Amino acid sequence: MYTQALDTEGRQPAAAGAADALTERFQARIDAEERIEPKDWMPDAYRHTLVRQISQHAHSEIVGMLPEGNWITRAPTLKRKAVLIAKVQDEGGHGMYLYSAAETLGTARAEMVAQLLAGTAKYSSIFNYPTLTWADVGAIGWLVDGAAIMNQIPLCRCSYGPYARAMVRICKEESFHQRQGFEIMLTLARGTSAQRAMAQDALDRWWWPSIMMFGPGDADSKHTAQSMRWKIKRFSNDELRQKFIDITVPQAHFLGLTIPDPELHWDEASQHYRFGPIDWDEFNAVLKGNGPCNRERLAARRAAHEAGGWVRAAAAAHAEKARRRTS
Ligand code: BYC
Repeated sequence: MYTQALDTEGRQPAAAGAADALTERFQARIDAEERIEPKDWMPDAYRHTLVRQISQHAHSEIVGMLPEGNWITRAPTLKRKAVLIAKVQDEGGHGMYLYSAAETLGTARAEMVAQLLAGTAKYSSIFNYPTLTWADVGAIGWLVDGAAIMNQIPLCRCSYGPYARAMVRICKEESFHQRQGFEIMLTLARGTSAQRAMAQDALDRWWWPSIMMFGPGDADSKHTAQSMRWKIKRFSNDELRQKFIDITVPQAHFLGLTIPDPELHWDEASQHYRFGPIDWDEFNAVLKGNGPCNRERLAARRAAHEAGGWVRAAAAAHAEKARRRTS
């Protein structure tokens, strides 16, 4: 409904010549740090970029429920189980806020979901890796949510109002997720030698995929320059990746774990950690659908969508009844 109501807002075709003036005025508002709202005029490319990024983000939250959901029935204690259930539910909630934010741009949620299920929409590469042990739940919270926060805090200042506002609450919840993951890692790292080995193994497997989450290097990132001009992105992929590494390496030291990168070292001159080469072939293979779990993840989402068909039908029937009662 929201989508239909907004379908034509801000989209009136501009008369020849007037388009340039509108675009100039739009960029001036962005430069002045004004928020763009759903009914404001915006260039089609801005709208398209936002729908692309926000829907990919929403899909990532929804698919991201799967690797951790895999451990809900096997969490080691009742308390761990309760925390994990809450975290996975949070991710579902993030997906919902984000689909709603994307809908304000005139694309229906059903359309975005259909793209995900058809395999034509992207979601974060990170969720195509398996969760083999309980330590993976810790590593995801610590590294994956840690990387997510690094990327998402600047999105709270994104130029598009509904996305920026959705990100405020999401970031608060992601901070809790990161802390719970680090606490799991700390418990394991201070535990038996078998638990320490399990924590190290999880770090070994999740480190590089977490580094890849930030996307291609700046030289290969086709969207960054324009997205930064529009203040959708505030930092480039490489800038955020470096910030994440600088913050996370001392945390690994605190845990007494070793980052699986023989070239990693502190560079006094630049005051940054320098790191070894990223395996972009692996990243590109995952993006093309050939990661360890791509097929499994999509199959799980399709099965869940099919199984939920009766809920959608019941909700539609209920809405129709309510409409008839009031008309
Ligand atoms: N995986 O020009 P670029 C979470 C794509 S959820 C897959 O740099 P952009 C969590 C990119 O989309 C985490 N694809 O693009 C949930 C583009 O493809 P298209 C998700 C990737 O948009 C549950 C192409 O590569 N976070 O945290 O300027 C549990 C070229 O890239 C990836 C978000 O979505 C990737 N890693 O920058 C726990 C945050 N990287 O569209 C945690 C919002 C790049 O041209 N998104 N691609 O076909 C963003 O900030 C930006 O979209 C990105 C990419 C930094 C991801």
